[in-house]
Amino acid sequence: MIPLLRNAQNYLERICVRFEDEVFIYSDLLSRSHSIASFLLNGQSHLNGARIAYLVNPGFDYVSIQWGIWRAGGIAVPLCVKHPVPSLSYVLSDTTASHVIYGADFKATIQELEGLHQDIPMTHVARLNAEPCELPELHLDEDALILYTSGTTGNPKGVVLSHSNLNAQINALIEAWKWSKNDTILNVLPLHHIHGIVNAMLCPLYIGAEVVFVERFTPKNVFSAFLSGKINVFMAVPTIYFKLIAFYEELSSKEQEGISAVLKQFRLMVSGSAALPVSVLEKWKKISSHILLERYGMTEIGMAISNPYDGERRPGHIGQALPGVSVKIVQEDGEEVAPAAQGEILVKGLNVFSRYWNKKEATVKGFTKDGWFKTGDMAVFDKGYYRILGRNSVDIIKSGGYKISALEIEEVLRKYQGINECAVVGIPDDEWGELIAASLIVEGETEIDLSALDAWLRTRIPSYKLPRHYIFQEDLPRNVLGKVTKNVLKQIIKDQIS
Ligand code: MLC
Ligand code: AMP
Repeated sequence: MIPLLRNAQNYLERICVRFEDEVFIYSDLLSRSHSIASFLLNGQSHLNGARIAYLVNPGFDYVSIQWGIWRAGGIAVPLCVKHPVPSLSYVLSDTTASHVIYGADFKATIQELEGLHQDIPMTHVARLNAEPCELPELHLDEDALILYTSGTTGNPKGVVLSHSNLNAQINALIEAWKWSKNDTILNVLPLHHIHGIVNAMLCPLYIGAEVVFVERFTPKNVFSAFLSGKINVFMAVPTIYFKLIAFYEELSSKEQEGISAVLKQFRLMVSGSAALPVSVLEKWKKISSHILLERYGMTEIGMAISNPYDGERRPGHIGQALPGVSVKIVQEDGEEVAPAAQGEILVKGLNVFSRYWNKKEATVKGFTKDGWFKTGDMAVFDKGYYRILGRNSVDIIKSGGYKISALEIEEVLRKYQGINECAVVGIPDDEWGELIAASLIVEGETEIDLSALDAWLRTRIPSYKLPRHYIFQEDLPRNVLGKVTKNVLKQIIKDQIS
């Protein structure tokens, strides 16, 4: 049995998940996931790594389905609840999913998916009932999860994480951030990414702590949950802290005092998935009396580098390597850089994934010959702390904490009638980290109606991948026409916006 499931037996009567007035204990989770595993097995002894996709909102069902898939020997493939049908369909085809489980809110989406994937059974979560049967023995070396991440190839790639990877990632954070069974975390993050799944859900469940979910992220929902007085841990991307600060600043001073008093009692507040602007760190410190703990991670490696829990949390820096994680910075030829020189972050350890799903070439490219994973992030090790400088590809954008491939958006844009060529870039933005912008070259005299283009794109790509600013080739300064690199384009659009 894997430690995560074994541990749960020790906390049977403790609360594992809370959603509004509904409260579930660990024994509920074990019995519900047993029933789901039995349903999925349907007489087989082991799912042997079959991919089971699920489209459900955060909550008890989500966790029970994830654990049910694992207990039956399947690989869990969480689908993004905000993705349009083509993005969901891509994941089902790419993983050759053998089953889809869905929640009540997704009937319409599922109907469309059923039309496209007639060979895949799709089951409503309420129908996942079966007499508990004997479950297979689960081993750490088995594959556990496939999470999709964007890269410098058009379509997102599936990152395969084993139970051993997850176990290493969880244990590093439990030790470094001093998780305890008395913690209660508010989790408002999407549950198809490592941040929401591992850091803010599996870590607390591993240790016997409580996870509180709310219907959806809004600053109001977050502050109401905080005011309940029970929550003492929070983790989010910088955009969420930015939005919380903006909301807080509009409140009356009495309401502000109430919130600040509650926040002061928290044990831990973490930021990650994108660079935390020092201005956000400072404003949040005034509001909460906490210096946010900034850490660095990636879908392929979980968390790798973190500011210390007890020592100095240095603004603008990401800290030191986590327990069990090896980190080095190398120059282009792969040699380690001189102290304090910049280069690419490489990572090694049990936390690091083994392969991209069905993408041998991309997997080989992702690692050095001696097994270090190449993150593509540039950094320096500066007076005892790593500091991120940027990415080595202009085609990777981080917006709202989501990793987005410029090439993927360009491919879709080129399919729109009247667009001959395009280039997509990320422009620095206080709220979103980066805002997506696109430069278009249109066919002849074509006039592009941007709201029609926006509506068209929304049916094809998730809303966080939508360009928020457009520039047309004829609007570019004459001296750069014809020799516009993406870096020049970024600067031009940035200047236009400001
Ligand atoms: C949404 N909107 C955006 C946008 N995303 N505008 C500009 N840029 C973006 N990226 C707009 C929408 O179009 C809409 O406007 C309005 O904002 C509200 O949309 P929403 O979808 O309801 O947004 P919201 O729920 O407020 O989402 C913001 C957010 C979300 C920050 C909560 O982006 C989020 O959950 N991000 C977390 C991503 C994450 O977990 N990443 C971790 C990856 S793992 P309109 O006008 O259209 O109505 C990883 C490794 C690691 O990175 O280290 O952790
Ligand atoms: P993802 O592929 O969505 O898991 O995103 C991983 C990427 O997020 C990393 O490669 C970094 O570029 C970025 N990232 C994560 N944490 C931080 C951080 N604290 N500061 C800067 N970038 C970060």
